[in-house]
Amino acid sequence: MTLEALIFDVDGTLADTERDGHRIAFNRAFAGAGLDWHWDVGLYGKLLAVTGGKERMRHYVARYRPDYQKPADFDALVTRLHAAKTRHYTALLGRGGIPLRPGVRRLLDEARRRGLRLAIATTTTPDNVTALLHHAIAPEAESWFEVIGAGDVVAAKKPAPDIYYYVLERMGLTPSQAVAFEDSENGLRSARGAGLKTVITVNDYTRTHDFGGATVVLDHLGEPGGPFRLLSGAAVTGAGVLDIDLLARLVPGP
Ligand code: XBP
Ligand code: MG
Repeated sequence: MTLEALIFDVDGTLADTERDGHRIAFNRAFAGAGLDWHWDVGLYGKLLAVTGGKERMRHYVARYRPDYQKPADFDALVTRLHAAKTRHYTALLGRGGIPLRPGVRRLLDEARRRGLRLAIATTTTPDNVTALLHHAIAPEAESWFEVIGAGDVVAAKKPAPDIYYYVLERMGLTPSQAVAFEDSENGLRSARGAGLKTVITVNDYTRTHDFGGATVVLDHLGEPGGPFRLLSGAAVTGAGVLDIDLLARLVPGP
């Protein structure tokens, strides 16, 4: 069976959106609501263990703010804060602040040229995905992806495999026909749970995660003149650029 599809995580994989994107947007939403909550870079790294913005806010209150008196309508407050955070985040992307990671655009372009199918499997809110694709790739880039599985479309977020099952089912694919791209341990567990081979590109928040079970762990996908560094996994030789030929060698079909 040949490789037919590439399925991408978004945050941390397509772009480094967490520290200077989502984190800033959460803090703006908190300030806008008159809350004294502030997530610095270190704390946010710990909070990333919980996927999903609404889930992350609830976790913060439970774990770090025992002093906080929850209002009776706490659920509604979380919903309002999350909507405000999404507005701040998409506005931030609209100002062109967050570029794609090295090699992402190159690999997407090659995959499209060679007729591979593309999809997204993410925990983040659909509007955030649209804004990133629009501003970091091209206004029409959403149409490059056959399925965009995002946010609350499944009940259980990563590390549950549900979002990958959702995408595979809609594409009519078995796991052996696709490969997942992830940056985090939660993402890897989700993709592997659905039976997908997984390429990891790490970032500052995730380089110490446990990536056992990944096909290969790289610092990034590599560009001509800016090769990736192999961190663990399959032996890779060559130019330090993850292209479709190298990918097909790394994830041969059954
Ligand atoms: C990353 C996440 C998300 C974002 C916040 O998911 O954990 O929760 O930090 O997004 P992935 P929302 O790497 O799978 O894209 O606030 O929209 O939930
Ligand atoms: Mg991620």
